[in-house]
Amino acid sequence: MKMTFRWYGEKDSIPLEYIKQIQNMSGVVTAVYDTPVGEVWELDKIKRLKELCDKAGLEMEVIESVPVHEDIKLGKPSRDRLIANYAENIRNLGKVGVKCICYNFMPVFDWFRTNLHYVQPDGSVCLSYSEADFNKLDKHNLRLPGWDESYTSEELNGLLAEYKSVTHEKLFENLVYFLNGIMPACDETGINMAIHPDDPPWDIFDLPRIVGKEEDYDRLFKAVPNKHNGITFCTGSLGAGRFNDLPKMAAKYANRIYFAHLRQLKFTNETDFYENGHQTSCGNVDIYEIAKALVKGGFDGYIRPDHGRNIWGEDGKPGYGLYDRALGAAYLNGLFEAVEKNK
Ligand code: DNO
Repeated sequence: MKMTFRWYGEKDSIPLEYIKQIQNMSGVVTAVYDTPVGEVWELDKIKRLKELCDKAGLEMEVIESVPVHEDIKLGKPSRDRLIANYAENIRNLGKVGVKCICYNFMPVFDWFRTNLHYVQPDGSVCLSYSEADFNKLDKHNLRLPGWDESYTSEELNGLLAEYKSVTHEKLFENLVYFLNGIMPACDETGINMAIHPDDPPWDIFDLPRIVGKEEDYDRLFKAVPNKHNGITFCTGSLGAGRFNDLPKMAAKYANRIYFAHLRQLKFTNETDFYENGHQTSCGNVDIYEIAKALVKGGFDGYIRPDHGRNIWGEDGKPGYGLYDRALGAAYLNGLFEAVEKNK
């Protein structure tokens, strides 16, 4: 495996030099953030990121994300132009040595938590989810933590209305159409696509969601068998669904998992959870068994410590502070070293 760290580009408050100082860090996972979704990223912008990484001694082999335009998910006529743009992005990223692209196919919201500042008894701060808080949201005038500024109310209501006619089957067909459109660019460049699971892995706000459980992956690989059609195995997203057996899924799809987001969840009742330190004993996600299943299955992809807490007084981007993710990386490094040596 290759250990990586998410870096939000030049605007990230965490300098690349600090990331490099974390032991065993091979590279960063990043993206061009200032180009509207659906447009082609300027090659110069991609090269600039690559140069910064090179200078810091870090690889840039994973992009998270190249976002998929809503028209593609909706299956609108404009999708062909947008898919062609996406393929061009893949080809451009291939030019600078990118090997893996993380993306998702979630309508409108690509993650959701009810609280971004849940304070634990030890003073650490993390993201959390509460069913009661979710039920309290005004569904006709949605204001969501972390999403408040992404859409105006009209835009959001317009988009939600457009999805009314999109069934799960239709959304799946649109995903297959998209993948078939970009697979030639993946074949040419060798880039692996790694779909991120739905977070959380069930429908929210009446929007269909199709990548959250074992059957969904079976169906996906059957429809698009190309080896470049792969997975981002996100334990925090899949683990929020208590119906998912994560070690089993990790074992089953190890050779389709190109990227793993390892994150810990601690449930406080059947539905509610908060995100915790990465170690297995800190929550309900069996990171140890998952690591074992991945290694045993021949996993040879990238991993990154996903969502950490804010600790030691750090006031970082929710889930993406430096300290706890660095501790997570150290834990995961040790875990993988042991598991690999005992294979
Ligand atoms: C949140 C992330 C997601 C993820 C996208 C991938 O912390 O896991 O925003 O980057 O869903 O496309």
